[in-house]
Amino acid sequence: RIIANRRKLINTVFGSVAHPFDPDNKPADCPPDHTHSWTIFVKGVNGEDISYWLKKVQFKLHETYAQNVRVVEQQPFEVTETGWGEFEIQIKLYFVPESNEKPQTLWHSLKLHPYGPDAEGMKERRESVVSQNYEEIIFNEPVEPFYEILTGG
Ligand code: SLL
Repeated sequence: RIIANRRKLINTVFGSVAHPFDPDNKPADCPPDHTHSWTIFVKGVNGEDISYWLKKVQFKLHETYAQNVRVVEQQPFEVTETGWGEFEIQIKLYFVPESNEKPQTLWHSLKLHPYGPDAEGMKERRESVVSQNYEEIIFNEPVEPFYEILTGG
């Protein structure tokens, strides 16, 4: 059976949210040089379920982190950590086995600090920083079982 135009597009949101610690109220178990807690995530647009096509996500953190390669096998696909610095995070998306698809890699720059003209003021006000992007994942000629998953939900 030949199905014309089997290209499928899926939208996701990925990125980070960071919260500066209140210096007077830091978690006791947190190393003294850590300034922020943060979360890196991959999720559906408007929080919709993405586990029907996404099997697992591998987040590769900076080598300064113990066990810096973190694999998350179910929703929410996210990692929460504390730290002091910004760095690039490699995000590898593994699709459900029916897909026969190779993993796809995304990159995200973890942002802890606000920027722009108000940055200094915002630092003093200790604001949270959200940095997120929309990604359109393209499946060209997906195999039939995966096409059905993507179409039927
Ligand atoms: C920088 N190039 O120098 C970056 C590296 C690394 C941040 C930032 C580790 C926390 C921990 C941490 O925050 N690493 O596990 O102690 O800004």
